[in-house]
Parts: sequence; C-alpha cells; structure tokens
Amino acid sequence: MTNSPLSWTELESLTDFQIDTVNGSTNSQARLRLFGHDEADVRVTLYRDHHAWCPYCQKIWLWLEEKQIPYRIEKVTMFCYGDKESWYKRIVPSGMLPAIALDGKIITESDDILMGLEKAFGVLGKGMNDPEVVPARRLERVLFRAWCEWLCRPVSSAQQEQRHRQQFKEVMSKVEEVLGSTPSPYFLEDFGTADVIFTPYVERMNASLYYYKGYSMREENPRMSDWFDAMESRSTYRGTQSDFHTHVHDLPPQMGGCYENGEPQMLINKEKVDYGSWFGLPDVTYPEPENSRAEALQRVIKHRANIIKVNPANNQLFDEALRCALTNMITDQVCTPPPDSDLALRYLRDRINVPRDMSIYAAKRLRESLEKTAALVGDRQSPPLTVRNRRDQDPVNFVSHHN
Ligand SMILES: N[C@@H](CCC(=O)N[C@@H](CS)C(=O)NCC(=O)O)C(=O)O
Repeated sequence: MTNSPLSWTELESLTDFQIDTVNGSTNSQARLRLFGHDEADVRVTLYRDHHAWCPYCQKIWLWLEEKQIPYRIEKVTMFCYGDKESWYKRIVPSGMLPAIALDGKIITESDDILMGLEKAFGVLGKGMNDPEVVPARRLERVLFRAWCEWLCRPVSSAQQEQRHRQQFKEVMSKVEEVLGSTPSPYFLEDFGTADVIFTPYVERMNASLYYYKGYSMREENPRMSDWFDAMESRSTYRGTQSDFHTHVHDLPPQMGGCYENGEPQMLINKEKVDYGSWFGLPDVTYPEPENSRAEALQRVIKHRANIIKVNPANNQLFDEALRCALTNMITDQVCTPPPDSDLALRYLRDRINVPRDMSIYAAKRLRESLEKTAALVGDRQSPPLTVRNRRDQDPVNFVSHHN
C-alpha cells in the first residue's frame, strides 16, 4: 500500500540529529573549532573550499583536527564551481587554496603551511622534515604522478592503457612494501604526518580508479586496505572523508579530465557508483552508524528551501516528491511521488556532496530513497553531470552571508 508523504513538521519530529560543530567531532559545517579552548586562544584561520573538494585543503584540515589546534574556517569558491570571492583575492591574489592566517600572517602552499604550523604548535608524530617522513612524502608524489598519467591522459591504444595501469601498480607495490615494513597499519610506527600527506590523494585514487578504470585500489592492496580501515577508525578522518560518487564527479574539472577505459569491470563499477546500490562500494568499511537516516533527514530539512529552489522542477511538485523520498527513508513506507517527478528526484540524487552536506552513510541512505522513490514514477535519468566545470554546484545559491 502507498502512503501520502509526511509534512515538513511531521518529518522534523522524526529526527533529533544534532552535532556540536565547535567542540564536537570533526565536521564540515564548522566555522570555528575550539576543542574545549577559549575563542581567545584561536591563532589560526584556515581558508578552504566550500565543497571540501580541494585535496590540499583536506591535508591541513586533518592535521589541525588531529592536533586539536583551535581555528577558524573561512570558505572560498573554487574556479571550477563559481567565481572566486574578491575578499579572498585581496588576501591571496592567485586565489589558490588552501591558505592559513597564523597570528595574522598569511601562508600558502600546503607543505609550507604544515611546516609553519609545526613551528608554532609542534609536529604530529614525526614532522615534515623528519628523515623517515621525507621519503614517504616523495613516494606520495611518485604515486600521484602515476595516477595522473593513468587517469588524466587520453590513450591511443589498449597497450598504452595497459602500460599506465602497470606503472601505477608498480608504484602501488612500493607503497604496499612501505606500509608492510612496520607492525602498525600506518606509514610509520605510529600515525602521523606521513599518513596525513597520503590521505587526500589515495582517497581520490580509490574512488576514481574504481570508476574510470575498473581497478579497486582498496580491495587489491591488502596493506592499503588495512591503512584505510585504520584511518576510518579515527573520527577526524571520518569527518573529512568523501565518497565515490562525490569524488568521481568533482575530479574531472579539477584535473582537466578523467578518462574511462571502457573495460567490462569499469562499466559495472560506473553503473554502481552512479545508479546504486551505494551500499557495499569499497569507499567505506566501518559499520553504518545508527543515526545515518536521522542525519540525512536533518540536513535536508535544514536546507530544504534552497534544495527546492535550485531544482529544475516545479517547486510544489518537487516539494511533495522530496517529502515522499524522506518519508520512505525514515519510515520505510512506500510513498508514491507525483507523476513526472523522477527527473527532479534524480537531479538531487546526483548532487549530494559528501562530506559537505552529510556524512558518507547518510548520503547513501538519502540517495537510495531518492532513487527508490523516483523509480516508482519513471526511469528517466537527468543529463550527466558536466565535466568541464561544476557551476551547477555554485555556492552562491546556498550561501547568503559574506562568504
Ligand atoms: N601546491 C599547492 C597546490 C594547491 C592547489 O592546487 N590548489 C587548488 C585546489 S586543490 C586551487 O586552489 N585551485 C584554484 C581553484 O580551484 O580555485 C599546495 O600544495 O597548496
């Protein structure tokens, strides 16, 4: 039997999800992080991008969270999804991210930022210039280049594609060796700077190679898999962690293109990431928290006016369709949306952004209900997400104050 959708007020009564953005665990909504300190203790402002797509920003974000340094966050638009704020260009004329203000002094370049932070607050485990960290940093860049070579260059033959895959796998086996050289799952004996340095790009490699190349980095490399599991045991990492869907569609404009190889496994993986099921993808392995649905519901309710406004469908039609999907997500009842609302529901399904909007499992739950609800009235897919820019995600539609 089919039910009518709950009202917004009824939906609101079904979620009690809330977080303390300032003193609670790592989250992407915070504008201020205190870790129990006074606001007067804040010496650092981190300038990072609105969507948490910038890998170099993630590096600094994770470091500050691990060290529990009180800091402020100012969010800036990346060129690929909107216009750079003029106030930021006055501070950093190139517009590049990340940057920090440390005691009022601006530092750019993520490695220089980390060294500046180390000088002010001490190292995280072993520091940037430690003789054990330096080779790990170098290896990260070698892996990065092998990844770019494979993912971001069009090839003219299957042999060339094979060569790029082989080159990447060779570097990966060195990474496996380093990870296996200590009893801990981390790069060195203990968690530290080396792990923070590797985090942003291995997360993006795992997503993009699965989707564009049919290569499952986390599943094919046991030490890497242990490393991801260990990272996911840290609430700091969980708070910054993105998912496959977000990454595979945020990378093309940032990287200047990502190339599919069209192989059978790749086609299977792509289908899963784009159309579901999102459960069971090797983007996360810790168990789903009990409140994932409540989180998704609370986040949509909070931003519902803007979510409805930016959707191409008629507002009234989408309002009802969205409530149907949320009703289904939170009550498990089937709720048929208005006719022709399938495209509108899938438009949102394709634009949930992790961790900006919600955490990884909450996003999976929401995508699943949007898709299930859409499928009740149609099988139309909205046009593929654009690859040259993501102006469909311009934060001006969501942010009302100065930044
Ligand atoms: N070498 C720099 C690279 C930083 C970088 O490439 N930042 C990109 C984003 S990940 C950027 O700011 N691009 C300009 C933009 O997208 O607006 C660092 O380590 O900080």
